[in-house]
Amino acid sequence: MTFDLFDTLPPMPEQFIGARSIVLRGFAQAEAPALLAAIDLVLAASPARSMITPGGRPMSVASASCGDVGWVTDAQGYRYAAIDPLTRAPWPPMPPALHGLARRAATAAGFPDFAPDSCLINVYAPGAKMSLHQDRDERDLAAPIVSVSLGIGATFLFGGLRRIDPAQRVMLGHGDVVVWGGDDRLRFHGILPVRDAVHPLTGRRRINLTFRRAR
Ligand code: MD3
Ligand code: FE
Repeated sequence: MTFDLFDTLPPMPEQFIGARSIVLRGFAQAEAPALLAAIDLVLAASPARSMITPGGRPMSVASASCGDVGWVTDAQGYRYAAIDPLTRAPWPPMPPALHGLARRAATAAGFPDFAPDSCLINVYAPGAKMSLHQDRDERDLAAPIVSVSLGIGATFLFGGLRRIDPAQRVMLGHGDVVVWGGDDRLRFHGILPVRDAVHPLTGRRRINLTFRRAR
């Protein structure tokens, strides 16, 4: 008789938080050490830095990108750029381990053709937050966004299509992956100030990856 561990485990819990937004709990947990090793190499070449909003305030999150283009903000506004303004060189290429995970997660969520050309890496120290906003700098709003949470946890705010719409709170922990698509793509969202904690793989940091089709 064969004994297959995976026959005995419940299917991966998935939770819809919008019609086309799915939380895949722990989807990236097993590969997290490999992802973090790849992220370290990217950040060694293009360090995470606090970028300046068009309003002139530094973001509390430190960010960098990999892939063909990276998301940047400065006095000129928000945009995707092929050159890292800090290093004045192209962003590091997207590591295959990251690209592969994003494609598998998108496929699991019903978006089998996702071809991300950019991955934004957001590094949160305790106290860092991201205010309620929409992501609308991408050319193809039909493509989903895949986000991967690593390290210490955070509370994600998921609002509606208008800034004043009520927001639901979703806890995101290490290895959780969320796929956002369809009509949910333009919903307001943010991250509450991250509470101090220590994670064995990241220390006192939360790292979020967002994979996008930007161009
Ligand atoms: C829902 N980052 O980088 S990821 C961002 O945890 C951003 O760093 C947060 O919002 C973070 O723009 C949240 C989840 C996320 C990302 C993009 C979305 C949710 C989204 C776009 C549309 C709707
Ligand atoms: Fe966002």
